[in-house]
This record gives sequence, C-alpha cells and structure tokens, in this order.
Amino acid sequence: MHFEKYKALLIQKIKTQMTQWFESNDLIANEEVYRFLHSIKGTSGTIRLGGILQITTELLDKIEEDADKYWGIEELRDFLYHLIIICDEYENFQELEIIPLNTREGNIPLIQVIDDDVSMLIVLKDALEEKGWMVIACTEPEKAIEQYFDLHPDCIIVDYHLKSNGLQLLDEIHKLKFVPTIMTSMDYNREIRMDAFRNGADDFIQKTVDIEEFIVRVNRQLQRKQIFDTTVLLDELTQVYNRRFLKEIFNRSINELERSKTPFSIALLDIDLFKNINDSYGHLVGDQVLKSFAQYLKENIRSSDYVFRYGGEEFALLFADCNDKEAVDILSRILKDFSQHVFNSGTDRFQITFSGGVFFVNDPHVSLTNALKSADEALYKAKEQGRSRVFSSNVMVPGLVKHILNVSVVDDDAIVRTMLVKVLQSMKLDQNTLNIQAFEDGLKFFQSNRLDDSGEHFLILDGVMPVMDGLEILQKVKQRKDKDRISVLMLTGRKSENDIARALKLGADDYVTKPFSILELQARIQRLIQRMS
Ligand code: GH3
Ligand code: MG
Repeated sequence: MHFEKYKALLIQKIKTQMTQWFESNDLIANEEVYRFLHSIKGTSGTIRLGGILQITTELLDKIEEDADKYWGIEELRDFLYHLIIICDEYENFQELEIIPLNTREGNIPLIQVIDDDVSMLIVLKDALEEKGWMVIACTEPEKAIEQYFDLHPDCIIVDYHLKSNGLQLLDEIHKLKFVPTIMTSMDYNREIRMDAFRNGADDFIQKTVDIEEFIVRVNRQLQRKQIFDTTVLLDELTQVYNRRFLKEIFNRSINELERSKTPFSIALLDIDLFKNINDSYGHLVGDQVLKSFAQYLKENIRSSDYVFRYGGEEFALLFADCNDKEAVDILSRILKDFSQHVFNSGTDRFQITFSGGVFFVNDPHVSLTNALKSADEALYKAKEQGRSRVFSSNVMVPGLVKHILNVSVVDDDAIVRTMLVKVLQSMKLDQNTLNIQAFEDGLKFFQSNRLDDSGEHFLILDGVMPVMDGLEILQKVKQRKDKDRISVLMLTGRKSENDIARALKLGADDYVTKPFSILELQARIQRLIQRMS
C-alpha cells in the first residue's frame, strides 16, 4: 500500500494545528498538547513516518497526560521545534533527492555568478550549491562589482554577453587581484575566446554547459585559489602582509612574550566612509587609496613593527615591545599626518581619515582571536564616537561593545517564521549580537519602523505573501537613502524564475529557493552575516 496521500494529510494536520496554536494569543492546555501528540504518534507509526513517530514518542515521554499545566506560545514552540523541522523537511523533500552536504564547517568557497540570462543563472547556482559551495548570483553589473568588493569571492563566473559587456566587468574586477575567473558564452569563436583570455579570464566555457564538466573546471579554479591563498604572504593590491601571515607573526610575538617578557600591541584600523570614495570616484580610485594608505603605514612605523591587510579596507598592525598607550600615540600621529594628504581624481580633490582600536598583549595566554576582538571593540567605539580617532580597548570594560545586527524575518507562514527565528537564535557569531524579529507581512514590517533601529539590517523576505509581498518590500527598501546598510535574502519558489529575475534586478543580495533545507539555509545565513560584518 502507498501511504503518500496519508503522509501528506498527516503533515498538513500537524501544520494546521501548530499554526493555530502559534497564531492564537491564548495559553494552551497541556491536555490538548498531549492528545495531539498522542494522535500523531499513532498515525505516523501506521503510515511509516518513522522520524515523526520517533519525535512524538520522545516528546510524549517528556510530558504527563494529566499535568495541570498551560503552555505559553514561546515555550510550546521550543518544545515542538523538532517536530516543526521534520514536518518541513518531509513536506519539501519527498520528491527531492537528499544531497549530502559537503563539509560545511571551515572555509566554504564562495563563487560569484554574473549572468543576465536568469534561467542559466539558476541552473548554474543550483549545480554549484549541490556541491556544497556558496553562490552569490547576480544579473546586474553594478551590483556585481559592489558584491565583489564586499564579499571577496574565491571564483567568478561571468557571461561574455552580459549587458554592458562582460569583458569590461572582468577588466574592472580583475585589476591587481588574484581571483580565478571563468567566462561563459553562447559563442565559441576564436576571436571571443582570445578576447576573454586577453582580459584575464582563466577559463572559457561554452554554453550550453555540460554541468559535470563545468563543476570539475570550477573545482580546479578553486583549488588554484586555495594554493595561492596558503602560499602567498603578501596582499597583492597593497603589498603589505596578508591576514594569514598575521597568525604567524602573532604566534612569534607570543613566544617572545613568554621567553623574554616583551609585550606587544595589536591594532585594527578601518578607513572612514570608504564606501563613499568608491561610490564617488570608482573602485579603481578606491584601490589607489588603499595602496597609498598601506604604503604610508609601512613608511611610518619602526622596522620591528608589521602592517597587514586584514580585510577590504581594514588593516592590522603589530607593534613590538610597545604598550597600548604608546601605540595609540603613534597611530594618532599617523592619523593626523595622513588625513592632511590630498588625493586627486580628475578635478576632484579629497582627503581621508581612519579609525583605530588597539589592544595591549601582555599575557601569553591571549589568543589572536581574542586580541583582535578586543581591538575591534575599541575600533567600533571609535567609529561610534565620530570616527577619525584611535582608542585602546584596555581602558574599556571588555565585552561591553558588541556589533548589533538587526535580522528581520518577513513570512506569512507561521511555521517557516518559527523555524527561521529558531535557526537564527541558535547561531553563534563571533562579533555580532543578533537582534531578531519576525513579521507576518510587509505592512506590519514597515508599520513597526523596524528599519529605524540603528546599525546594519539583514532581511529575510518571503517572495509570496498575501499582504505586500517580498518583492514590494525589497523595492521599497532599495528606494531608501540608507539602502546600503540593508542586505536582503529572498525566499522564492523553485519555479518562479520571473520572481528571481525581479528580485535580483531590484537589488536582492541573495536568494534561496523554497523548499530549502534548514541546515543549508543556516549555513548560508551564517556565512552572509559573517561576511557582512
Ligand atoms: P565606516 O566609516 O563605518 O567604516 O564606513 P565605510 O564606508 O568605510 O564602511 P563599509 O563597511 O560600509 O564599506 C567598506 C567598503 O569598502 C565596501 C567595499 O565595497 C569596499 N571595499 C572592500 N574591499 C575593497 C577593495 O579591495 N577595493 C575597493 N576599491 N573597495 C573595497
Ligand atoms: Mg570603513
């Protein structure tokens, strides 16, 4: 006998009951919960829904039938969490092959796909994600450039015929940086291929794409990138040490501290309002500023000190045999002098400043992560108090400053909302505290004035909702002046190619197709949020 129909009915029944509970404002009698679980247990055993049987059995063991208790909604949600998850997975994955996730921990490669043929984009993104890689997809060249500089992908796949020219884009993002680039094209003639290679493409793949071969070729490029990352110690653009070498030097300094009791200080510097430079004068000018800044730092420190490029426009410094007060003094002097330097772009002239945070290491048990975290807290404080200043974290109470990231979930499905909030709550992020809120629809979201909360915002929007759907919200959000501090992840239906196309055109930062696996989504959110900060 086939149980498919009954399985679907049972899952529907579970979802309906849970939705009804979660949307009511009343307390729920224990007896009601007990009876519900009992009935689910009976049916699920019969129709061979083993996972649900197991979960309901475990839940029933935890509550007593005649306990005189009432459940609050939050408490009940927590209690039924595993049941919610498993229903969702059953419902969404009955026809899908379950793909084993590749190692999700550690450094998952990030691939940027840029193609204005949305059907192709979807196919490539799906294929790459099946491999366990993270993909950031994009149809608009301007957005692509922005994402490239924000997210530093490990491989770029760009279409030759991209409107306004894929080659130009390649050229722009390729200057001075090592990131493997694959160009795709419908045409495969010699001229086009040569054009692509001349402009820096590392590989050229003809459409229609043979997916299996495509994956192998992408993998090869990712391996090259990994070898590059692990063998090179200098940052290509700025010619100061890279982040990897910071670990090495930090360890050496710790050894030195243990051996000869010589303490040291570590600093994090971040250029102020650097985005404005890119926006006003273009990324090439931005790159020039980074180079000048790095060069200036190198020239103004002692030969026993080190400069590292820590991230996009962030630099780390290690001052040997130096306490935090001395380091703050040195950096404040550098800041004063450097901010007087006038940059030129065409006829425009501009000056820049930076903010900094310092941490004094005089205990050999301090880890690099914690030292950086403390320096970052001071940096954050310097930004908060008006930028263009350098603080020491040693004089602050540690752990007080945390970046707050506002995450909003807007979805009309109570189950999905519950799940997402749970997933977000369970995430462990180094530098961020998440301020999570869920909304039933776009109207409620805007009425709450949620976007007035200070700090960065990350929105997870359901594409289809009865009252103001995700696309409308996205459109409104992207019209705001402060749109740059808001990132959007769109949840769309697997078949709604038009919605995906519109979402990307409107400036969504990423999309995930429903049905999605919770683990997969968790990894993606974690990665996006971590990269955002
Ligand atoms: P704040 O004072 O708060 O630090 O403001 P900000 O604008 O400097 O900070 P934000 O983090 O908003 O922007 C940093 C920008 O730096 C965003 C990113 O596009 C740009 N960026 C990162 N890496 C590079 C790079 O290698 N070259 C160029 N040109 N820009 C980069
Ligand atoms: Mg900055």
